[in-house]
Parts: sequence; C-alpha cells; structure tokens
Amino acid sequence: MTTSTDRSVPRHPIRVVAARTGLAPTLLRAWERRYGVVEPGRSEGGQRLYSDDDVERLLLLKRATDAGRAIRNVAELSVEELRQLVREDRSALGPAEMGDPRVDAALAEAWRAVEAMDAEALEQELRRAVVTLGSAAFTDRLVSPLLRTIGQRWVDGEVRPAHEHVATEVIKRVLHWMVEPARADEDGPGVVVGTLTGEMHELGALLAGATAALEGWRVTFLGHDLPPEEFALAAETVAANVVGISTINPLSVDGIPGQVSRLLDELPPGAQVVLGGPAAGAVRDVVLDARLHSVESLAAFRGVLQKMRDA
Ligand code: B12
Repeated sequence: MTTSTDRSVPRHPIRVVAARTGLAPTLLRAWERRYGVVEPGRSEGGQRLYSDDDVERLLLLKRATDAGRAIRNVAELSVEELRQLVREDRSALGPAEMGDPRVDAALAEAWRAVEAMDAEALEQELRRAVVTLGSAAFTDRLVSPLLRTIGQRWVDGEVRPAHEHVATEVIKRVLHWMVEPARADEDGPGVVVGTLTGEMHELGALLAGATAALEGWRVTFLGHDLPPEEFALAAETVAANVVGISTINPLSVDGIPGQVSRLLDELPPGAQVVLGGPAAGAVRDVVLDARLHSVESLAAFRGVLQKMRDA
C-alpha cells in the first residue's frame, strides 16, 4: 500500500474521494467545473488524482452544504474558514443532526483498511482516533458504526468473514491498549463483563469493559461463551458489584433468559446485572428482577455506572 506524509501529493482516484466524502463523482466534477473547488492532478493515463488536502476540503464543503448552505457561497472559502463554519453549524444543529467530519474521515480510513485487510493501517488509524476523538467518541461513534457497517456489507456479500476477523482482532488489541493507562483504585467498585453460553460476539462486552475502566472501575473481562455460574463465581472472587452481560445475537435470545435467571440466583448479595446489546431489552422484558437492568448504549451505561457508584 502506498503511503505518503505529504498532504498535497495527488494520489487518490475519484472513486476513493467519492467513498471518503460521500460526494457522487458527477457532483464532484460539476463543482470543479463551475466553482473550481479543487484542482486535481492527473495520472499518466489522464485520470483525476486528489491529494489529502483536497479530500479534507471536499469533506468540509460536503458538511457545509449538508447544513443547508449553497455551494456558490462557500466554494471560495479557505479550509480554516470552512472548518470554522462547519463547527458553528454543528453546534447550532447539535451532534444528533450532523456528523462529525473527523469521525467520518476516521471511519472512511478505517473502512479502507478493512477492505484491504491491512491490519497495520487499521491499527494505526484506530490508535490515532483514540487520541484525536477521545475514548468515548472512539467507542460510541467509530468502533460501533464500523462493526455495524462490516455486518451489513457481510450480509450484502461485499466483505467476507476474513475481513471481519482482521477487524475484530485489531479492535480487540486497540481497546486493550486504550484502557491500559486507566489504573483503577484497588478498593473502588468492580465490574465483571462477558457473554453467556452461546453468544460468540464478544466486542460489545469488551466495549462495555473499556467504558467502565475509563470511568475508574476495576474491570474483570471474562470473554465470551461462559455459563452464568462462572460469572457469579468471578463476581464473588473479585468482589464486583456489577456483572455486565452482552447479548448481541437475537438468535441466541431463547437460551439467554434462563441463564440470566441462574446468574441472578447465584450472585453475591447486593450485586446487580446490566445487560447490553441489541437483544438486552427483550431479555429484560421476560426476566423480572429488580437487580436486572438493560441499557441501549454505552452512554447509558456510563450513566448507570455513575449512579451505582454514588449509591
Ligand atoms: C463480528 C461479528 C461476528 C463475529 C464475532 C467475533 C467476536 N470475537 O466478537 C463472529 C464471526 C464470531 C460472528 C458470528 C455470528 N454472527 Co455475527 N456479527 C459480527 C458483527 C459484524 C459485529 C458484532 C459486534 O461486535 N457488534 C458491535 C456491537 C458491540 O455493537 P451493538 O450491537 O450496536 O452494541 C452496542 C450497544 O448495545 C452496547 N453494548 C453491546 N453489548 C453491551 C454489553 C453491555 C454490558 C453494555 C453496557 C453495553 C453493550 O455497545 C455497543 C456500542 O454502541 C455483527 C454486525 C453488527 N451489526 O453488529 C454481526 C451480527 C451480530 N452477527 C450476526 C450473525 C447472524 C452471526 C452468526 C449467527 C453467523 C453464523 N451464521 O454463524 C454467528 C453467531 C455466533 C453466536 N452464536 O453468537 C447477525 C445477527 C443477526 C440478527 N440481527 O438477526 C449480525 C447483526 C450481522 C448481520 N447483519 O446479519 N459474528
């Protein structure tokens, strides 16, 4: 894979720019012709080639027009002016309505590395994103959407299990690396996380563990596919007040409520269970117990952890 640190070197074909910015090639060419938004170089064969600087400028122009601005009014602004404008638009609209260009750019880079099965590039991009986006945005807005995209493209037949395995291994490494500096207080609250028997998707549990570690909790990660008795034993052994269970695969829901009930029966007094993942609500609805909670996002989990710690 070609890499370059010079951001002004033309090296990206129009297809790549379209994928990274979300601008259709026809629109991109029209913007160039009418407003001179960027001046791409040419390959030996005469194909347009764009630099990293061009891609950034186009991404910002896309954001500005997404916010409702006419391209003719923003086409001549400098990159710095565009950044400022996009920041203003975003804070006026709120994060729910608009994407963050840094997250979009990191997602596009990460996706490119997954497609190329380039584990090294993916790891570099993800580590960079932990630093530039912060750990919460990294887990909630980069890793989770990346995994969902992989799942969707897998269903569509565009990527193979090998792509997913490359990505999963790298994500696991980066999450462990991210939480390493978060040294918890030995007497602080503890949480045990993992998945129950039959659930092979372990990244939700790992994301939940990373989230708790960054909130200052002592985290014991049990991995995937383990019976409830082992969770109860671990909670007792490490004196954890919370067990976090990830339930991703709706197909395994049938077996999960029974296991959750067994877990609740065996848990040390005072300990609570937090279920997360797409199947969590369904399981919560059939196991009625005041010690059982379900959350829909990592942000909600942060809130629950804070309340439990203060209680
Ligand atoms: C990676 C992956 C795998 C890998 C897992 C590798 C690993 N080491 O984890 C492998 C290859 C093993 C796998 C296997 C299978 N998979 Co799979 N897999 C995925 C994929 C791409 C990512 C899963 C993931 O980690 N998601 C990220 C999670 C963490 O995000 P999330 O679900 O949105 O959860 C968020 C919150 O809910 C929260 N959260 C999650 N858990 C927890 C827990 C706690 C405590 C808290 C607080 C919060 C929390 O955190 C997340 C962050 O926002 C998904 C695609 C997808 N859409 O997710 C498919 C997907 C989940 N898999 C699917 C399927 C069908 C399977 C298989 C049945 C395939 C098969 N035929 O063998 C098997 C089943 C294995 C099993 N018995 O569990 C389907 C599920 C079908 C459905 N929705 O009906 C999906 C959705 C793909 C798809 N689109 O079809 N898979």
